[in-house]
Amino acid sequence: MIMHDIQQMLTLYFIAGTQDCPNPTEDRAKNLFLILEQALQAGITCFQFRDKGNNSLEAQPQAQKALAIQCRDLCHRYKVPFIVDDNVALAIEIDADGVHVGQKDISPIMIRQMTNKPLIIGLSNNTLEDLWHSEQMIEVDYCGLGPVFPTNSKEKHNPPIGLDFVKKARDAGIRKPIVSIGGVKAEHVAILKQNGANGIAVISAISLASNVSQAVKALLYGYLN
Ligand code: TZP
Ligand code: MG
Repeated sequence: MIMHDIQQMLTLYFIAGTQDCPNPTEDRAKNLFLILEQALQAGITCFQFRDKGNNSLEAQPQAQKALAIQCRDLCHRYKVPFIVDDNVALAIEIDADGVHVGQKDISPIMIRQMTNKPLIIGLSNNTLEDLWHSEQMIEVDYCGLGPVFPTNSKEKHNPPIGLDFVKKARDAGIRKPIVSIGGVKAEHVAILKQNGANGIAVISAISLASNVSQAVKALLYGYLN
């Protein structure tokens, strides 16, 4: 088990599943693995396996688990934490570093009761009320906050909150580590960071990039602007 610095880990958090990786071949599992490898080489600081919905391996749990294990091993080769979205049983079974859940999923309190392993727990937030609730839950290690912009990567997403909302949250007294998500591109990184985000989480800015390595570097350089 690697000890993780949560704030550092949130710097550039890549999320993907097979549904997000239509290129470069017909084999989406292979595409995800190739994209993840390039993204790790280029410097992503965390990866979340979020395989769900149309074009995912959701209906093939064995194949999904096998791919999750491959991604876990790849992340660990680069000493990057591997997080599983939603599926707490899978996260525990394959010894993931953490799990990420939404407001309507199993609660972080329940997750801690399911395992003694030091799982990193992330929780999605869309409103100040969500954030206050997360702030008070000792089980929550970091908060996802978004969507910043409308996005095609998540079906039926919550209303977009804009670039300034994270500042509002900090001004209101939210202290937990925050990762901004939803339609984020390289040009938004500096402002989100100035506004108080510890990092940014992206799907399409990396998974659909024609050059993954360049895309990752542009997102990382966004911090230096
Ligand atoms: N949660 C809120 S927005 C989102 C998730 C998983 C999708 C982010 O994807 P993209 O392509 O970076 O907008
Ligand atoms: Mg969920």
